[in-house]
Amino acid sequence: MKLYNSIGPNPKMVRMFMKEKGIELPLVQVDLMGGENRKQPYLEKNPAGQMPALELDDGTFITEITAICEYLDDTHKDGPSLIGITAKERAETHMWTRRIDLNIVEPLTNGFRFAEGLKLFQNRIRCIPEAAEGLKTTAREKLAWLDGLMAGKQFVCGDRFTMADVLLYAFLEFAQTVRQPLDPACKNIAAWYERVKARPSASA
Ligand SMILES: N[C@@H](CCC(=O)N[C@@H](CS)C(=O)NCC(=O)O)C(=O)O
Repeated sequence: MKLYNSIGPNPKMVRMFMKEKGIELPLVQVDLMGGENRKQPYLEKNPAGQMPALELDDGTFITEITAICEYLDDTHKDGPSLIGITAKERAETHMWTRRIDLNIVEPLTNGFRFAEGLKLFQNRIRCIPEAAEGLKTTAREKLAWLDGLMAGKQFVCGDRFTMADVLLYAFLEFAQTVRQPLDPACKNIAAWYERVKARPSASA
C-alpha cells in the first residue's frame, strides 16, 4: 500500500490520521503546484485530479480523504478506532464529519480557491470569484454554530477523539495560512484547537 501525497490540508488530514493510528506507508510525492495531479498518469489513479490517493496492494485506488481514513481504520484494528466500534459511535462520527465537511470545509476551501487561490485554480476548476466572500462568511458562521455545540465537550464527539477532529484540525490549521483565521470569539473551538495541536499527530 502507498499514499500519493502533496502539500495541502487534504493530504495532511490523512497523514495526521495515520500518525494517530501508528500507520506508516511509503509516500509518493506529487507536484501539486506544478499541476502533476491534473495530468496523466495521475488522472488514471484519481479521475478527480485531486490529492491524496491511497493505492492498495491489489492496485485499487481509494480517494476522498474520509473514505481513505475509514479504509485505514477498518484495516488496522490494533489501536483505537477513530471512527467508532458500535453502530451509534460510528453514526455519530459520520454525522459530525459530514457536518464539518459540508458546512465548514467546503465553503472555507472554495472561498480560498475563488480568491487567494484563484491564480492556481482558475484553469483547474470552475471558479466563482464573486462567491468568495459569501463562502468565507458561511464558513465563519458555521464555525460559530459549532462553537456553541462544543461547550463542555473535550472533542467533537464528546470524550472520543475521532476522524471529525482530525478533519476540523487540518482545515483550521490551513485556514490560518490563507487569511481565514478562527474568530477569537469561538472560545470553545480555540481551546479544542490547542488540545489537538498538543497531540504528536498534529505535526504530521
Ligand atoms: N474531496 C477531496 C478533496 C481533495 C482536494 O481538494 N485536494 C487538494 C489538496 S489539499 C488538491 O488536490 N488541490 C489541487 C487541485 O485541485 O488541483 C478529498 O476528500 O480528497
